[in-house]
Amino acid sequence: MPSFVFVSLHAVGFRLNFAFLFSRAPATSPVALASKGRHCLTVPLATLLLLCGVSAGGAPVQVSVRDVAGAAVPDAVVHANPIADTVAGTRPRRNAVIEQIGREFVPQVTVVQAGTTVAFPNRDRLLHHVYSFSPAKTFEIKLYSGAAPFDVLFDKAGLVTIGCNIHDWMIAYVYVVDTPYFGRSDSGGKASIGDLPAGDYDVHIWHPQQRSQPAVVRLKVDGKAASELTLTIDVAPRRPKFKPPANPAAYQ
Ligand SMILES: [Cu+2]
Repeated sequence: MPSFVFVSLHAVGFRLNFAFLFSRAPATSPVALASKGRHCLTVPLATLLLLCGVSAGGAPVQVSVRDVAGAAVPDAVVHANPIADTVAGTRPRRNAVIEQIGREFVPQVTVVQAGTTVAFPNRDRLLHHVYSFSPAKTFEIKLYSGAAPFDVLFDKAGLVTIGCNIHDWMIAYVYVVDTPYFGRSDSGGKASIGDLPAGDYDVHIWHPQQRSQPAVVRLKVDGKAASELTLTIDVAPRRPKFKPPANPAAYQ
């Protein structure tokens, strides 16, 4: 089944667009794009810094996620893994929070670097029972309200699907990555994945409603110029979930 990977990268003063057709999506697409900054070599240093946004930690990369019709796709996970000879910088791990509000997990999609702790506060006036059977993290927080009795450490890369033992429709995803460069697309389909030092990266994308696993895109960055990458993913429309009205008498 042919699949498209549509890539566009634009840096300061440049825009490059590519469309690729694969008869089969390879594990790693032979795609290398450079965010060009060579024009800066001919201008004074102060101007060069202004134009290129040079920083010791690399340059910001934003990913725009679109569906096959060109519409923005929110809640997509995007992460860039450095490949051979590319030295990753560090990014402070910020512990994450997944709340339970109105008998839903908020947010539904979370992406964290391995080694991050997640809290699961219950903001509802009823009990939740949070669990995961996923190989990347198996855990259970038995019936509780308010603050959970413990936070959960996500120490292994992979997808963790989380449910509630009381409310079957409640579902959340924690996508654990082995890189400091990651993000989740917002309502406009934009994901900031951090300041990437110069080098080569494999860019991965995932979405809860994806119809197939998208191809990995090879990205080359110079670490100087801010850039934006556009990725297309084939996602199914969200189906409304069955959610019974709240019943205080049944504590659900
Ligand atoms: Cu629940």
